[in-house]
Amino acid sequence: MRSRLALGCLLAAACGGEAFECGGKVLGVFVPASAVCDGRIDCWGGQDERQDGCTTALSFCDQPEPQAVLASVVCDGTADCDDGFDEASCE
Ligand SMILES: [Ca+2]
Ligand SMILES: [Ca+2]
Repeated sequence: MRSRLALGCLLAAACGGEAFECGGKVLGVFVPASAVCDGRIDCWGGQDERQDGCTTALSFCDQPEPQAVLASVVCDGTADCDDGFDEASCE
């Protein structure tokens, strides 16, 4: 199944309570603080799963702006990267 990002709340105030800013080139995208280290990619670049204490295994698509996917979806037969990079080097 192709996974798409939930873009979170866009504005910190819309998250209600604590918000985490994804950062990267796409500025101003926030996700609820509860999305950090929850094992799901909420930020485009996976910043929410790359914080101290996270154990989520990530892989990255070959894009100008790194797009994160879960390591578990690499070579699963479905293109999860927009460019299909996660399936490009599978046997
Ligand atoms: Ca997350
Ligand atoms: Ca895949």
